[in-house]
Amino acid sequence: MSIPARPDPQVKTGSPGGPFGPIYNPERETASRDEIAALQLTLLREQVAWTYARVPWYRERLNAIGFQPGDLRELADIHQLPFTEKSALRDTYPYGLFAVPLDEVVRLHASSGTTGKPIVVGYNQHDLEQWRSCIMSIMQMAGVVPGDRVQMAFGYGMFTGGFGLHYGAEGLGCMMIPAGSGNTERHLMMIADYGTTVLVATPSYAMHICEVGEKAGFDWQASTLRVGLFGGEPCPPKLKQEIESRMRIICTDNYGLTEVMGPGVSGECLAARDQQHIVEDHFYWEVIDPQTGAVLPEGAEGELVLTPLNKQAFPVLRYRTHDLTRVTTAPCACGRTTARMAKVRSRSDDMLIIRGTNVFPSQFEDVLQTIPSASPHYRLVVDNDSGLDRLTLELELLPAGFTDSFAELEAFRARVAEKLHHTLQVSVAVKLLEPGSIERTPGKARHVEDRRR
Ligand code: DLL
Repeated sequence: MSIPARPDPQVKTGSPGGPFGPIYNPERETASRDEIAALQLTLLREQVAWTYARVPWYRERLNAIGFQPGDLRELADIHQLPFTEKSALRDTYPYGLFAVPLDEVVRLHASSGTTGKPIVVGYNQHDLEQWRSCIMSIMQMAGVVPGDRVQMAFGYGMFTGGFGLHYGAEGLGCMMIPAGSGNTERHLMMIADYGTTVLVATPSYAMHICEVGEKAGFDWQASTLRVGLFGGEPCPPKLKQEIESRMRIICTDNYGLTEVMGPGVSGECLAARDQQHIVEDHFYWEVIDPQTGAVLPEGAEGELVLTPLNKQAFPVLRYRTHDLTRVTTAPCACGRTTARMAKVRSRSDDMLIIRGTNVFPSQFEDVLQTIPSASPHYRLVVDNDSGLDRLTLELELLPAGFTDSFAELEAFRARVAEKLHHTLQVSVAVKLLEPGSIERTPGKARHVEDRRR
């Protein structure tokens, strides 16, 4: 495997094509684990040197612990570096962590925080090429091939989903259909008229497209759509199952986050379903105990920490994602040797504490999975008007499970509440809703409304 030389950290770079040459390296996906580790070490050393030389914020922190870039001799030495938290990006808003002059930055993206300022990230030409390469990798994992017609249902805005995936699909030689978010009827019309084969969306919005299509008599069986390239939010098993059986497509889950690049960190291959190959020539991964920060052994569940290995404009070291997963490097039936992470179902910071008991939304999803008439659309509402935490599950029924009989609905409601109590050890008020009652959005679904905050 050849490793392109990285320019001197002090020298301004970023020309298209640049010194890095062609970026997409499929052979890196099938290299031996030793080769991958050797490549990662080389890239990591360069990335740390680059970041140290160019970002005072990092230099100060590394100096404070007496760490010089040359001290990174083996991959495990990265454990000595401090983590980067999202707060660092907020504290240095907007450009404090940028590592290149702003006139070299050709794109900004931002992640909308629910409160306060967004976090802003930048890319130079080199970074956009790297990003495109990552997207090409994950698209190929999902079985997307040149000539596919790829319809974008993510917004083309500050969110990384739209532009990020767009350029990767074009790079692969697909026909890109930049429909953008919203206007569900138009999406359906385009799928039918343009012969779309790949839909790019959040899984919850894909489900909405499916439902609106069904109501309008759209024939999913006869449609050209083959692959759903989904991501940006967890895709619970129930949602995946409904999409696959009703839209008649393969639903692939793709993971990423703005702070380290956007989509393109990992993608689901067609062999090891429900796991995603990490694009390891671009990202160094660690899994840590979210409480203690200790690095966990391979296979243990914990919080994913990512270090992009090839970013110039906005490098981050040991970024704490707060996403919970497990990673394995066992060989995959698809032939790729890159590590696979389990689907991210929850974040360490979306745990709800209800009267002292910890619960994750994903635990509700697991219970709903076992209830045939439950739809994937639900909302958890927490309040404590009476001084005691009260948790209500608002659950939509599938059209087939809906009935006019109050007695039947009441019996069903009681069964769901009992099942939840038994599994979660916390009492949950269950409110059943008619199909279509919960608001659908083209972006990420919000399942939790905590009114205590
Ligand atoms: O959601 C990037 C992206 C866009 C990924 C499109 C895939 C497709 P952010 O808006 O910064 O970036 O949100 C990142 O969303 O830390 C996870 O908590 C969650 N997330 C993203 N993809 C997945 C996924 C984009 N496939 C945050 N499964 C991450 C579960 C996901 N959670």
